[in-house]
Amino acid sequence: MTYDLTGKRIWVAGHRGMVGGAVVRRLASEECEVITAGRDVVDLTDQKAVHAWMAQTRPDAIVMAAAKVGGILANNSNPVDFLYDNLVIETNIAHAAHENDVGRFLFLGSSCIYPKLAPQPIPEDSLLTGPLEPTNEWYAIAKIAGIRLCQAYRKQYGRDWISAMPTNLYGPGDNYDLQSSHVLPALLRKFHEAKQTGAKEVVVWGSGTPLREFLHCDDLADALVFLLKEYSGYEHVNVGSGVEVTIRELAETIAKVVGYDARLTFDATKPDGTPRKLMDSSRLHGMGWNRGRSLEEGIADAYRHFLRAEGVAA
Ligand code: GFB
Repeated sequence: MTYDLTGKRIWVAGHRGMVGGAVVRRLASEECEVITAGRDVVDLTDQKAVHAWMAQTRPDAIVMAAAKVGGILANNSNPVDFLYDNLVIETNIAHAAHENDVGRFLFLGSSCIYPKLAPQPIPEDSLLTGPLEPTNEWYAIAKIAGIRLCQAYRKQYGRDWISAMPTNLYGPGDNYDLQSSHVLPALLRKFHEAKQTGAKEVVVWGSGTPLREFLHCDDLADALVFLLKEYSGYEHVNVGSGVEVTIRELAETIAKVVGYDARLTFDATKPDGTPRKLMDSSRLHGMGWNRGRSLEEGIADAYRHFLRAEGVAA
């Protein structure tokens, strides 16, 4: 084992988000102490506050799941939020971590860091080999900077800091707001509401032909804890499920899980985004992690949590 979690104090930055929440749940079965701090305790965009909090708290390790995230429309409409906020949060945390001698740091990126027309499945070394997908290049550039930041601290100061690149995620604690969410929670809500009102159609943005790979956040959290314990290296590591579907197929699977059949209408005024982004996760699999549920099982789990949050018995 590269890093023994026993007795370690681990700060999960961004614990109120879907990914941070999943990491906290997963770490509960390790013999470590999990530290969390809400916005009321430390504002991650405030450099002084982050440094003061870190100096006082002094975690042994950090899982960096704090980020401004959103779906294709939110990314495309709010470039400053996705570039500036993410750069500020990651530089504040990384530098405060360095100054306070935090030995282990796991940075989380996204599959959108890769070129729009990267070879499929996308290997880690296709980073920075071509132009990015314009709908999310702001977010992608912030995440690429985060990877480089970890590598820079490793190179200059010998820090054992690593990065993981998850594919499109979903699960408990997801954002279900139709304007800012990703496709999977958006379509879950749309089918659920169509079922309630008896609507005959569900609107799907774009052409329905783009391909996406989906991973349940609890499967991601399991892979992240694995990497935290087992991986030390300069290169980032892809974390995907290998489960790739078209947006139309995704809508059909969601219809099945929700138990409501509606006609799909495609809204061509909305962007498709990148045509395909299936990641090559063979590096992670080669290290010994290869788990995960099926897409249908995962969506059923997300739907149970959605219903509970809506106050509807599952
Ligand atoms: O999940 P999503 O918003 O983001 O959209 P990306 C994926 C695909 O689903 C696009 C289509 O082709 C959308 O047009 N789609 C269909 C919908 N109906 C809907 C809908 O109701 N809502 C949404 N949101 N999409 C994101 C990036 O890209 O992926 C982020 O913007 C991040 O930066 C994330 O990297 C993982 O997969 O296109």
